[in-house]
Amino acid sequence: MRGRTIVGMLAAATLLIAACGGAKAASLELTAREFGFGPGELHARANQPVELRMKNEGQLTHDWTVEGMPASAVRAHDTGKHDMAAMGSMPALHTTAEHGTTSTIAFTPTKAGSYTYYCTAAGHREAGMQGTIVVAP
Ligand SMILES: [Cu+2]
Repeated sequence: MRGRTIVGMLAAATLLIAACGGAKAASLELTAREFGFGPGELHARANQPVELRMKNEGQLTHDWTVEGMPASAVRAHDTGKHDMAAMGSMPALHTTAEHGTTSTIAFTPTKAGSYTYYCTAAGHREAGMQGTIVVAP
């Protein structure tokens, strides 16, 4: 009973936070193609929600992945799928777009710093699909 009450309270708190999240989300636009991202550098602010749209202008399926960046409220809407088995674990920040489509990912970075984003498809990062997201304090 007690456990159920706590779960209920957490759900209510989550709804409340979602409802009055306050800060307007910053929109970031990104394109992906063979083989690179445009732009190669993105800017965000700690604790400000971000909505990133990745337009895949290439012929292959591409993804946008960040490892090691603390973030909350992550919601990805993928428009493509590819085999992630080569990765040990699914990264927390990840969105995939099939060619000709736009996928989105919403998140709130919680720690200032410089983080690397890249495409996890075999060979794509090495070919140039890598960039930096700078989170200002
Ligand atoms: Cu790629």
